[in-house]
Formats: sequence, C-alpha cells, structure tokens
Amino acid sequence: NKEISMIQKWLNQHNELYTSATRHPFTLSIRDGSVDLSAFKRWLGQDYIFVRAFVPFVASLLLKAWKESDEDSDIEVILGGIAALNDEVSWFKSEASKWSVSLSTTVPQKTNLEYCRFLESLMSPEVDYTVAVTAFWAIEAVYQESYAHCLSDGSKTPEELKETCQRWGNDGFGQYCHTLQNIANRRLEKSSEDIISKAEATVIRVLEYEVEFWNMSRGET
Ligand code: HMH
Repeated sequence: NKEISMIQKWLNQHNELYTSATRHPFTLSIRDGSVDLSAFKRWLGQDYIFVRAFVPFVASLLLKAWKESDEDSDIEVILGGIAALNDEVSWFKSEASKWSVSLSTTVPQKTNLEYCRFLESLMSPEVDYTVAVTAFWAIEAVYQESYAHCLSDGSKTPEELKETCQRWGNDGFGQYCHTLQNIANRRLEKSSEDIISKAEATVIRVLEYEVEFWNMSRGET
C-alpha cells in the first residue's frame, strides 16, 4: 500500500485551478456541441505555434534525462513523446488545411508568446530534470483530461471535432500521461524541499497558462 503521491497531493490542494484548466468553457462547449467553430479555428492556429515551441522543450527534457535520470526507461518515454509530436505537427498542418486556417499567417497571441517564453525558461540547463519532467506531465495531462472529457459518456461532441479530441483523449495518451506522472512522482520522492517547491510552483504556472491558453479561443484580444 502506497502513501498519497506528491502530484495527487498537489491536485487536491489546487483542485480549483486544475478544474479550471481541465473543465474550461471552451472544451465544455466542444463536449456539449455548442462550440463556436471560429473559436476552434483560433485554438488550432495558436496551438500549432505552441507545439512548435513545445518540441525543443521536450528535446531539452530528453537531454536532462540523459544527464540526470536514474532510470534508463525515462529516455524511452520522452523519446516516444518526441515521436508523437512529429506526428502531431503533421496533423496540425492537415487539420488546418481542412478548416482553412492559414498557419503561416497566424500571429501568436500575447498569452501564447508568454507561455512559449515560459517553456523556454524551463529549457535552461539550470532547471532541474525533476522540475522539467513535472512540468511536462502537467502540460500533457491538461490536454488529456480536457479532451477525454469531450469523448466520455453523455458528450455531444460534433463529429468533425472527434478526431481532435481523440488525439489527446485516447486511452494510449492517457497511459502515457500516467507514465509521466509516475516518473515525476518517483523523482519528487527523492528530491529536496527546494526542488519540490520549485516543481509545485511550476505546475501552478502551467495550469494558469493552460487556462489562459483556452481563454484565447474567445478571440477577445
Ligand atoms: C497549450 N498545452 C497546450 N497545447 C498542447 N498541444 C498541449 C498542452 C499538449 O500537447
């Protein structure tokens, strides 16, 4: 029998923030079928820009794992994440063309630029592997929870958006997020108070950025 994990403890403590990120009005509108398609297109264009910045972040995480990790399998999990991102970049291009969203002319919004800058700060060699892998888990988990909810019992997600929801809401991606959470928890168990509090602050920042990222779909700025 295991004690409550660090991440579970944080999710309990910051449950309100976590719920704002994973049950946002935008994804709830996908789930109930009332989604404004122009909001969806705005999200698509902005997320492509985010994912382009996410790739070097995950590459930097791979480098940290190679240097610092106590488990060889971490590298394989992260490498799998990079492989999935390669596929994801192609998917964004074909999805954008399907919705007539021009990726080359999409301008990153302020929130997106700030989130990308935050990712860049986590790429610094000064940032500990434990902090970075915990951030990685949080970033992936928000999308997994948000989009899995759009496919769960009672959802009325429009047919043309189901593929998007499947991309992050599928069981395989759920398993992958669970593996990332296990890696983060394993590292956190062995970490100093200083690293633990940095990792917690980083998770909170990620959740706040994720809420603001969904907010961009409203197109008010
Ligand atoms: C903003 N957060 C954002 N975009 C994504 N594609 C993910 C998380 C998950 O990969």
